[in-house]
Amino acid sequence: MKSSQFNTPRQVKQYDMSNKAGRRWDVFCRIVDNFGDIGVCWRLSQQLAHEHHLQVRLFIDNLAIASKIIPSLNAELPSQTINSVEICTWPNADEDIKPADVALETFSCELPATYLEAMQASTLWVNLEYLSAEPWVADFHARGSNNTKITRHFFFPGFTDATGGLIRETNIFQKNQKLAKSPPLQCDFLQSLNLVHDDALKISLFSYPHAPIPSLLNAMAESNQRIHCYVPISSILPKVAKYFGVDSSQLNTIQTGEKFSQKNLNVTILPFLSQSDYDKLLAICDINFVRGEDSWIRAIWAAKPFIWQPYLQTENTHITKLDAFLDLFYSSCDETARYSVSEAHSAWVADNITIPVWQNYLNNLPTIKRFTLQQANQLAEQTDLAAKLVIFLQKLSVKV
Ligand code: TRH
Repeated sequence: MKSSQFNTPRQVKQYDMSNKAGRRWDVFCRIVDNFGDIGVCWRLSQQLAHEHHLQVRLFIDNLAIASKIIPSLNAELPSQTINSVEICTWPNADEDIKPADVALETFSCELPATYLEAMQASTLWVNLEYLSAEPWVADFHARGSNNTKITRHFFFPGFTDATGGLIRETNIFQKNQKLAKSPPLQCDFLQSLNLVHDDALKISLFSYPHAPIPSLLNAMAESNQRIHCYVPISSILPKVAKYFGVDSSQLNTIQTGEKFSQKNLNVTILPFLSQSDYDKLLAICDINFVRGEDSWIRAIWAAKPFIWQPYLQTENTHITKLDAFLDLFYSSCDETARYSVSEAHSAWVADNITIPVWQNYLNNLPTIKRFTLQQANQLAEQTDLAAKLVIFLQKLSVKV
């Protein structure tokens, strides 16, 4: 990739975070659907607390769903501290919450009205936007709008230095590389999931139910090499089960550990893994099907070939987002390999992934693998989103 796409890493000026003015942060997360909202917020809140030693309160509107991502969460408690993050239920309409120094609204979830009213002029308000590779993001990143009592700043994640960067905990890239290069460590992890470690191609499958799953499974079964496909429990299980002939009355009874096979394809149903175990699965697999936002970024840090299914949006906005990402990430990839990536993604977001499209992707896998590692290496040199957010707020607090 031309370095202009990702830019070169800037030196991260060490801002004096001893400034008490900016140490208390409130993060607000409304769970729209699926797990990405809470997946991103939980990851970011922990990183802000652990790596930037901030006092973080994470307000969540649905603790029951959040507990899928935060297993130790007690959905009955109004407040609890887990991994140094204070997790709170969404404030009631009449509940007075004393605002922190920084209010981090995520994905335009809208802050509670009482909280907004209680915010002081000194409170810094930032909205964390959804991730996109579209070029316009850099123009809108870090802008503020003054049509509210307190300026609301917009922080756009992205793939270039001119954006807010990508969420990346310290050393995750290196940890993934260590696992990807160690058959014994891979064996241990696979055994922990009751999986064998052999020379078959390992593929993880995490997608939305509207993906052409039957055609992918058929193409995998017809592949010219053996495939282990690992499917963590999610909303696609009925479509997977139906492909393997499970009776329609039983489609919703598929359990963790169940296996299905056809020709060169073996499918194993996995539990919904912890975020750290999911990172390990991605690092061990040869190809990762990911979706939405957070698993997309995790696939990049796993540095293995991945096929991304964007969250479905109206007017094909998700296709625009996909094309922008493919243009940015694969712009300097070998043309033949890049074409195989592009046609696989086009098929995956459409209604059919044929055997020739899938086989062509497999034929180019060695090139795609080398290129993906190179790109991930380059992105991992950039300043991560949490650090950029802290620096951004530090600069704002100096101005207030
Ligand atoms: O679940 P998602 O579809 O979330 C989506 C996206 O975030 C999208 O941008 C947003 O608009 C929409 O929600 C409302 O996909 P995503 O972003 O990959 O989040 C899934 C989370 O689940 C991520 O943190 C990874 C985690 N995960 C596990 O922890 N264990 C697992 O086994 C799997 C498969 C995923």
